[in-house]
Amino acid sequence: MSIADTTLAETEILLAQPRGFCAGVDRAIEIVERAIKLHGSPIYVRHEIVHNVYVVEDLRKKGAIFIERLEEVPAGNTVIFSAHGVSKAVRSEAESRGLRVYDATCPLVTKVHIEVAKMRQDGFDIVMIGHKGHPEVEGTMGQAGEGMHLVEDIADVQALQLADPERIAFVTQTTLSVDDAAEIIGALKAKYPSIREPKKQDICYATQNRQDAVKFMAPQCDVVIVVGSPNSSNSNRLRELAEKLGVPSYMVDSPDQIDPAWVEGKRRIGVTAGASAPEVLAQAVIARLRELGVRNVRALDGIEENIAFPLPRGLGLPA
Ligand code: 10D
Ligand code: SF4
Repeated sequence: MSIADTTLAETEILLAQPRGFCAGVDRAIEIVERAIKLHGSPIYVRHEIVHNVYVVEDLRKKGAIFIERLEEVPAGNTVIFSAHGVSKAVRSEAESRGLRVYDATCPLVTKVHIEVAKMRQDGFDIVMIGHKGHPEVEGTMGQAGEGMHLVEDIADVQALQLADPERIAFVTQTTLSVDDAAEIIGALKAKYPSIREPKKQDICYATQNRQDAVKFMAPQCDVVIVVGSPNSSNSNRLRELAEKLGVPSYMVDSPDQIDPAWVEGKRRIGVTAGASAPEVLAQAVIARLRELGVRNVRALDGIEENIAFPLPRGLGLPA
């Protein structure tokens, strides 16, 4: 018997439900794979299709080339917009260059783009709650030439100076912390009582469900491991949430990043995965914890998601 066996034999892994891929990520990856099959490689993808190192590397091996600026796409080629969406300016640049475009923007991000366009048409200024520099925020802010105001926190709300407080609305990034967003929305409503809000909240079902699952799991755990890449907003929010619930929490891209000291002497280890992290990585994390001596794994109860989004025209037939 190894030393690890004696220390972790009684330890249990709790697996969050739901975890991992959401419908928007499934669809975005499928779009890249089908485009490569249909047109051959290379296929250019503007920005990481989703924020996950493993997914991006896998698609690179299959023939995808990831770029940040459309000018990197040679004339006559195909480009795919990432699941996070793009601004109107990027869309028109692709059009004016005559590139073949497949749009992998998640339909739930597109829903926010449509809200922005409609409210700008109605003459509203729009406050977006989101993280500065994130591609989804750039894409959504870029649905209108002017009248967009980004706030990241309550201090930003306090600093806002808007010309007509009677004609303002707000939208949010889809992957925010549900609780932090509620506080910021509270501050907005206190300052601008007639602010118009989205009919259905912009934080998506997958973000909500994964955060709810961590709220259920973390209080039962001594440590939480989140599978996700450092630039993944929704994965970071899961780690932060577990930490806010008082549980030491770590985010890993792969099982080799697990420090055995994190789990030493712990009775229950919670495992979850961000919306862009594949199940194969969650299983690899479990396998690594088993190697360290953990014997028991228990999948927690939680919502079963059965949402799927249709593929864009031209890629929808069986590949
Ligand atoms: O950073 P993030 O959470 O927005 O994106 P990630 O690619 O990690 O997950 C999928 C979420 C998307 C595309 C935003 F809706
Ligand atoms: Fe779409 Fe939500 Fe997934 Fe983002 S996290 S891709 S908005 S389903």
